[in-house]
Amino acid sequence: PTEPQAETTTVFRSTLPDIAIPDHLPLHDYVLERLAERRDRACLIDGATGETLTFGDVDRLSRRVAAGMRAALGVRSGGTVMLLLPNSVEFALAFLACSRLGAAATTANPLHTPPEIAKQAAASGATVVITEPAFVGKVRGLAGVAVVATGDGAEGCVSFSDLLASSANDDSAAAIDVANDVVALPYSSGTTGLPKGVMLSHRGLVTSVAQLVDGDNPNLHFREDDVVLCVLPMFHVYSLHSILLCGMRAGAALVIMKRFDTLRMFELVKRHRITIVPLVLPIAVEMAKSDAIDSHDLSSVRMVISGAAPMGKELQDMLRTKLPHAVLGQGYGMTEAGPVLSMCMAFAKEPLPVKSGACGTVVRNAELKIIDPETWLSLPRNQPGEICIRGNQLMKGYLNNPEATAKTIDSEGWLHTGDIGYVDDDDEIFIVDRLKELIKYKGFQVAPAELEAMLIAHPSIADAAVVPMKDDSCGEIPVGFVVTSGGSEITEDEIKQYVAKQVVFYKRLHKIFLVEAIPKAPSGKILRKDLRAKLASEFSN
Ligand code: 4UU
Repeated sequence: PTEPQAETTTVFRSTLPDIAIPDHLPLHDYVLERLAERRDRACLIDGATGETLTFGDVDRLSRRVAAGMRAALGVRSGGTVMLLLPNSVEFALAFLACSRLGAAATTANPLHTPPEIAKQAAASGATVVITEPAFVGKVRGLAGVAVVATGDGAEGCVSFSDLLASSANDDSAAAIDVANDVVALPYSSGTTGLPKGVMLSHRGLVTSVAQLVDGDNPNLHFREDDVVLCVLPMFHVYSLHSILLCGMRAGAALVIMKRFDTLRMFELVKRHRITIVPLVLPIAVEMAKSDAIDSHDLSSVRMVISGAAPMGKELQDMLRTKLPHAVLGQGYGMTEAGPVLSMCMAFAKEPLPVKSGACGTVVRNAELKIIDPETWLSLPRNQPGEICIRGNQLMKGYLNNPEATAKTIDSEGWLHTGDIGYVDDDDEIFIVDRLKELIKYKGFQVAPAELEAMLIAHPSIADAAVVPMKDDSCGEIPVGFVVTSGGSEITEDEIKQYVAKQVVFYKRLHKIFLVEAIPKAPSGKILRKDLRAKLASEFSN
């Protein structure tokens, strides 16, 4: 019965032709391929100080950091380095240095709690953590891990400045197996369960960047004279890929902002004549609501990209009136997809008209299909189903977890996203629902399984489920349904505190509902849809 199915598969492709992708190059050589012509152009601008590194500087300094990491820290091909850094020049240099060494950079939010960091450091096999002095205390106790501190360094740490000053020779450039060597190892819970290491190879990331910014008519047309705002955290794939790597490949300059602040951002746009603003929903909300938006000259902005969470039509229309010079559109990504699945065609060099609420058209050199989640049969246009994608840009798999990999990428190479959406008559993709457990708070991932395990570990809690609740400014907030153990008098507040103490801010539970039982299927699986429906009806106000 597989034959007739294959014949009726509706495969959606980009409206742009496929291109040749130089996927024989390691990632750093690919993004710096045109270094010779760009040596003196601005590459990284520190938003706080205005300090600028040219492409030549970035090349030279990332080589030094690589040589220093090899000599002082023994980082080798196949090794893993954790980047526990806020947005910074150091992040970019360290990431490229890992690429040069054939090592993987596992990226993490420096606001994570020590246990969260320890888990990722151990699971990823990191032997080095690069962080800021302020966060050194969070990683001091990690066994077998050397700590590098930026700025003035810190006691007992290698200082990043020493790596930068390294005189070690890097002529023993690592031989890189582009198809197999992992260059980035972000953590994602995917469609189910706990966060897992997502193995992105050199070839995968080169392909994904090329799908956006290469070709005669690039889908995401970044130019050499563009100035891109980098306020989204580089430890998340959206920023790492679509700002840092795409920006460098295109020869654009990046203005790096460590922390989001609306006024500061408006000032930086004006000062550096920023042309491209990638953002996530909460930043869009802040911008649109801010009175200051009318008193600042933002006329340099020609492109506003939104991604990582849905952006409704109303907000998109509101922003459009506030930024009349800019083209507004969405990109749709998922860490495991390498990460970009689709990009707004209004961002192409030869732009096409797009609709509000659409999250782009499938990237070139890839195939996308929509399937019935029950039968896995492919669906035609305009019918919502699970979005699946295939191409060289996908992750290699989850680190040390072939079972989870096999559940996400099927035997024919299709990655199942767990997102429900459809492709319309103009090839635009609309996401309408999420099949998977994942909660997105301001674009950050919250894995229900992680919080449920934590709740159930409490002696006063018998059972628990965590689901998303719609929220205007955060997109979604995690809320918990909790069954207390017989006789326990634990309060909702105590439960919230118990979780808050152990997790980064965006995983905190905003509401707790004490219930008699958690609805479950006979298999024991939590009926999350029922709980979400319950939230939408009974508990909303
Ligand atoms: C509705 O969010 C990301 C990556 C986002 C990204 C990357 C590069 C956006 C634009 C870009 O250029 O990755 P994860 O793994 O953190 O979360 C993946 C999930 C998706 O499966 C989907 O449920 O985040 C949700 N999502 C979106 N939802 C991502 N983008 C969108 C979107 N609209 N535009």
